[in-house]
Amino acid sequence: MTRSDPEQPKAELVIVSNRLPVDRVVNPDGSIDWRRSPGGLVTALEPVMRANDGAWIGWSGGTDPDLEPFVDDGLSLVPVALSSQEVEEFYEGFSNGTLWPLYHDVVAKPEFHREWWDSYVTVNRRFAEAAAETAAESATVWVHDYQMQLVPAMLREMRPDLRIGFFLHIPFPPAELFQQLPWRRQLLEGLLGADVVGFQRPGASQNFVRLVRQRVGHKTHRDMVYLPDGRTVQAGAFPISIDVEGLEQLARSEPVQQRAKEIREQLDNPKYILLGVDRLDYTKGIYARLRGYSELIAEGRLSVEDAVFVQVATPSRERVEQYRVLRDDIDRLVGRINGDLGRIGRPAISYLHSSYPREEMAALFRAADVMVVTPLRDGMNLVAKEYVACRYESDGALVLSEFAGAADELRQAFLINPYDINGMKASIMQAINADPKDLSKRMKAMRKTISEHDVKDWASSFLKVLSEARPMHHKQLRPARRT
Ligand code: GDG
Repeated sequence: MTRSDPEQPKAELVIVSNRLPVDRVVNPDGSIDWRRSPGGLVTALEPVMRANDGAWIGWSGGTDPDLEPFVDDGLSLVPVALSSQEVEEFYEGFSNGTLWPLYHDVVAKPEFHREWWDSYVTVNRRFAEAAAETAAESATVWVHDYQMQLVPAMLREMRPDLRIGFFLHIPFPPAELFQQLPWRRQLLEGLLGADVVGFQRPGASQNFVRLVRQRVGHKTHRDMVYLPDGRTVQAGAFPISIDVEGLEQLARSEPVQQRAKEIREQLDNPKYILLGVDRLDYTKGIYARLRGYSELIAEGRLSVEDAVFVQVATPSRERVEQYRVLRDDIDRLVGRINGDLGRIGRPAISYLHSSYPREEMAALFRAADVMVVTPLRDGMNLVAKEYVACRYESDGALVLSEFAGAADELRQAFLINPYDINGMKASIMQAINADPKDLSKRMKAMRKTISEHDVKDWASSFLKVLSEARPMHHKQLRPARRT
C-alpha cells in the first residue's frame, strides 16, 4: 500500500469518518471525478485542516479496491475500500441495522448478528491502520460517529503517541438499552481509547460515564474516567451546529429569494406553507407528523385551500429492509391522505422523495411559514437550525420535538412530544395562529443562539478541549487562519 510509503508527507490533523466528504462520480467516458458533498463538517474543519496539513480518511461510497490517496481542492483524502460483503455486514448491517436503531431508543428493532459484528471489527481495524499510517508523530486524530467506535482503542494501541478525540453524532442510549448489546464491553473499551469522547447532549455523556463505571469497572468522577494505567478520558457535550453565516448569505441571495417566491406561486399562493425536510428515516417521525396534519384537515381546523404541507424526504439507506418498509408506508399514507382530502390542484401534502441542491433547500426554508421537525429521537437535527439561519427577517415558526438535541438550545421553538399526536396538532395550530410579534421575539432569540454558536465554534471548542486533555503531550495544533 502506498500509504505506508515513508516518503509520503504525514498529517498533523487526521479526520476519520465513515464517508469521505466527497462523492465518486464516473464520467460517461469512464474517467473518475470527485464531487465535494457540501456538509457542515467540511466547512467547519476545512480551515483548521489547511492550517495543519490535515488529511481525511473515509470510505468512498463504492467497492473499488485500493483507491490511492489524493488531493481534492487542497484537501488530502485517503479512501478506505470496503468489499460488497462489508457494505452489507459492516455498513448496512451492524452500523445501520444494529447500532442506529439501538442508539435511537429502539424505535425500530435492532438485529444482532455475530457475522455483522466480525465485519465491524475488521473494518474498524482497517480505518485505524489507515489513520496510523497517515498521522505524523504526536499528531491529533479526530474520529467521528457510530460506525467507528472501535477505532480509538485500536489506534491507540498502534500509535500511543497520538492525541485521539471521538465525537458521536447520534444519541448515546441509557444503560437499560445499551446493555442489550452482546458486544457492549468491547464498544465501551473502543471509545475509551480516546482522550476526549464528545456527545451532542449532556445526558448522553452521563449515560456513557455511568456505563463505563458499571460495565467496565473504571473509576469515574463527573465527566472524567480514570483508567488503571493512569490515563484519563474526558467525556462531555459538544452540541454541533451549522455554517450560520454561509447559509444566511445563501438565503439572502437574489436567486434564492426569487425561487422562494416561485415556490409559493407554484403551490398556488396558499396562506400557509408548512415544511418537513428529513432523510427518509424511521427516527424522524415523518409518519405521525403527516397523520397529525391530515387530521387537522379532516377535522376542518385547516383547509387545503389555505394550507399545504411540503414534505421533502431524501432517499436514504435504500437497501436496508426497514427503510424500504418505511418508504412504502409513507407512500401509502400520502396517497391515502391526498386521495381522501385533496382537491384538483390542491393536494393536502406535496411529497417529494428526492434530494435537492443547497439553493433549493434554502428557498424552501425561505418559503415555509411553519417548519415542522418531529423526530422520535435525534442527536441534534441540523434542519431545525438551518431553518432558523434562513429566517433573517425573524419571521416564521419552528415546531420542534423535545427529543431532538436541538431542543436544548432552541428553547423558543414550539416544543412538542412527537408521540403525543394531539399535542403536536395543537402546537402546529398555535404556530399557525401565533401573533407575528410573538413569532418575531422567538425567532430573534433562536437566531441569537445559533449565531453565537456556529459549526466553527463547535469544532474549535472540541479541538481545544482535546489539546488540553494530555498535558504531557508537547505538540499543539496550529490555529486556523482567519478566512
Ligand atoms: C446526523 C444525526 C445530527 C437533507 N436533505 C437534503 C439535504 N439535507 C441536509 C439537511 C441537513 C442534513 O442533510 C441532515 O442533517 P440532520 O441533522 O437533520 O440529520 P442526520 O442526517 O440524521 O444527521 C443528527 C447530524 O448527524 C450532525 O451531527 O444533527 O442528529 O442523526 O444539513 O439540510 N441537503 C441537500 N439536499 C437535500 O435534499 N442539499
